[in-house]
Amino acid sequence: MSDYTPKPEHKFTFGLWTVGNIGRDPFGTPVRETKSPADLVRLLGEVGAYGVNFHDNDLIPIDATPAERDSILREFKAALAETGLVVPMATTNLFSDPAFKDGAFTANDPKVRAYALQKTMHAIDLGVELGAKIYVFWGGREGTETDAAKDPITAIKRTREAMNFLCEYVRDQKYDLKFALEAKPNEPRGDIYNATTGNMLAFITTLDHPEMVGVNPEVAHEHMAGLNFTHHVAQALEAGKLFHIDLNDQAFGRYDQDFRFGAVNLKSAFFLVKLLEDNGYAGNRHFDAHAYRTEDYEGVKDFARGCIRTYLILKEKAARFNADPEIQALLAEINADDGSLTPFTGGYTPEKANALKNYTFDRHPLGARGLKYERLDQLTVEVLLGVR
Ligand code: DIG
Ligand code: MN
Ligand code: MN
Repeated sequence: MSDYTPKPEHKFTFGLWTVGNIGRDPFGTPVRETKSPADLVRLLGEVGAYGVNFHDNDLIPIDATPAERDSILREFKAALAETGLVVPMATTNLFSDPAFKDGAFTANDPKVRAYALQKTMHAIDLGVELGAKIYVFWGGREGTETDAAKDPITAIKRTREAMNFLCEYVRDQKYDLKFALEAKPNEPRGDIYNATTGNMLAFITTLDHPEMVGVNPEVAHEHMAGLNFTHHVAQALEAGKLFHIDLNDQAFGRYDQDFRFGAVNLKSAFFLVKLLEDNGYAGNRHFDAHAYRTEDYEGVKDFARGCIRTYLILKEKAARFNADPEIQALLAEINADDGSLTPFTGGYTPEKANALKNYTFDRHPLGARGLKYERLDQLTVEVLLGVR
């Protein structure tokens, strides 16, 4: 039995809103009492988290007086010092207050757009004060129920204008801060702009300072869109844009369930952990999830420990996969290269193109070859089932 005890170097983090989720849903009132940010930090310390993240108003209520703000911050900082937890990421709540009912940066009302910028600058200041190096933007209300209300191109331009403004603000303040954009296809809006991580990667290339901006993919959000989350994370990693990641789980085709990591799709969670670990992902492993509504706070701790343990167990399974002789022999066979087509590899030359155009292929053996993927996948499943 291996040791699945979390360590700071694992960089497991949770948002205040995750373990602080009081179980309200569209059809039910809260089932758990509200805990203070300081108490939530202590709960996270107890389960072995490395860090805690927050939306501005998770920490400082939107109507807090300056005195209340100071008191909350003092207690929060004391809890951080007591537990040793750090604050790697911060973000802005631009989705709860009715002012943002038509979005924030994409709202049709210019006053709302300006208020969203103001609120975000203050929230960035707070995040940096507490040590955040990553700033997440999740545009939960940046969408529509009817395209009669908003031109989608205008929405893109407004989003770009806001991001460019805020990148300049961070540069002007000389903050050591990078932005991570989080996609979601819908909910709470009927449709949300920049619906997938792929959209975000394309959008980033149109910004004035694309080097400051990456993505924060979330398992549940790509699953809601019916997509292979590992492929989206791979594209972000390969592009050097995986600045953060929201780990949880989600049944396909459902509302945003934000389940405990690995609670639904163990095999896809395995391939995700393998991708992150094989590629030396050095960022935070952030669990943007919450406990079932059935749970009390002991259950919330079970939820948090389960996220961490499942990640560490799958990390060990990935190491077993990589060390399994039969699996590795199969992969070597599948990827065998007799070198006969090496002359055509590498960069383009007119000579290569001409030679390749005139090369004689016998396509029949290419199609007749058995690729042994059934055996490979069965071995993978058996690693996951613990019999290899
Ligand atoms: C929801 O998936 C969003 C918000 O919780 C937050 O803005 C972001 C931070 O990870 N994820
Ligand atoms: Mn979510
Ligand atoms: Mn998220």
